Amino acid sequence: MSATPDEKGIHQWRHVDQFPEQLKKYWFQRFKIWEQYDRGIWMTEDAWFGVTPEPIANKIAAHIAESAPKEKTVIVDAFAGVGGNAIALARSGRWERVFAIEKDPKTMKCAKHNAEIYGVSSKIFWLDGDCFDAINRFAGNKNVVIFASPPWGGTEYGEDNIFDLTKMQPYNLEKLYKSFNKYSNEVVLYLPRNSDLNQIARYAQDGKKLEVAHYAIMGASKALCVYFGDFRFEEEEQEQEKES
Ligand code: MGP
Repeated sequence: MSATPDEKGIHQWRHVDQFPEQLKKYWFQRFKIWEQYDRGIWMTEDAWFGVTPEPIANKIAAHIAESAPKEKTVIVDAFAGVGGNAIALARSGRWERVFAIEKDPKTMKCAKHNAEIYGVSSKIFWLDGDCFDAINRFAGNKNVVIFASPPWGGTEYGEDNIFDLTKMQPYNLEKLYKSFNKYSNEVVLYLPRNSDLNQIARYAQDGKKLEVAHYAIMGASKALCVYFGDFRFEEEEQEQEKES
């Protein structure tokens, strides 16, 4: 799986000297991002700060697998990027179908190639196009969970103590939640670690709790996920059993 990309904008960096200066920190994190990086992972420049690091993608996939309602058999990765989450979701083995939507053709090529490296390319249904259009094909389908790791408007999110999700670019929390909630009650959003939790809490329904999980590497939070809908985590179930 060492095929070398032959298209401008798709890279298989093999040495730090080939790496753009502003992205150098990611070169040193490459095996935290992709354990199988050396098997010929393809990346775009933007993918370095957008992709979910593999241990985190695996953890999220495990959390969704254990907590999603059992009758849900399909999962959609709405912003597939170079494939980190879709690959982890497919590897979890929990889903009858995993769909991955990506609108940038070069990024999509990377995702398909990377999924081949991880041996799950044929387990993922690839959908080209804007996710807000592509998601329409799931209208009326009751067994879908939607996972979305949207762009956060660049790396500047880290400059604020608390990140204002109403100002997230190009899509804010309201747009993301409303667009996806039309198609599924179960929506998982991957958001900046410093996201305003008060803004998130407003989406809790009928006195129900909303699960928010921080995902860390070596003790440092990288991002959080909000689990909208009827996800049931083991600890929560144990608590409810104790109460009854
Ligand atoms: P980072 O901004 O590079 O922070 O991304 P890091 O490595 O903690 O850097 P430091 O300078 O604070 O030390 C951390 C993680 O956030 C990345 O691995 C991605 O998973 C995620 N991430 C970062 N950005 C800018 C985005 C984004 O725009 N969209 C999504 N979905 N994830 C992002």
